[in-house]
Amino acid sequence: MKKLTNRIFVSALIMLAGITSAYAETCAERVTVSDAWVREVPPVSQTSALFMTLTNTSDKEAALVSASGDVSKLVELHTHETDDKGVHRMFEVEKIIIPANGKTMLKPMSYHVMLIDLHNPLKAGDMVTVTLKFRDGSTKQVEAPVKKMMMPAMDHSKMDHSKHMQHK
Ligand SMILES: [Cu+2]
Repeated sequence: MKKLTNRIFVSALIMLAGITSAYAETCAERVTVSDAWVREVPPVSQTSALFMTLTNTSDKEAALVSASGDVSKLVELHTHETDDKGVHRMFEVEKIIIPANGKTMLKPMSYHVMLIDLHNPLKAGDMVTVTLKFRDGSTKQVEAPVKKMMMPAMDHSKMDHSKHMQHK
């Protein structure tokens, strides 16, 4: 009888260890977020964007697959490109990869989390909460302050948003 109890105890320990390590391996656990900020926009603007650095602390690739939040009607993962005529364009992407032991920067003129149809104007100093969802279903909440953009202004509102639903 004692042997059986021991065996149950040992299997319980193994199960527990399995659960713990599986939990530690979620994308949300492996990816850290730093320097998150949201671009301040004039009150007339319907859109803004969230930028941040995603760092993967593991030797397994991670992928961001969606984002959500109540700051705007839509929250999408976007990238940006400039064609050979100098025309800026951005479009939705299905995922943003964070390479094993690597970093992916979401920054102006590159990957960003697009906030479309803002419920309220975003002013410097406001805090925006967005939930990131990774490929394995794990999620991570990001609190980002609204800031003025510190680089030469590129007017987001004049960009061609008509293609933002297109996948490339
Ligand atoms: Cu965009």
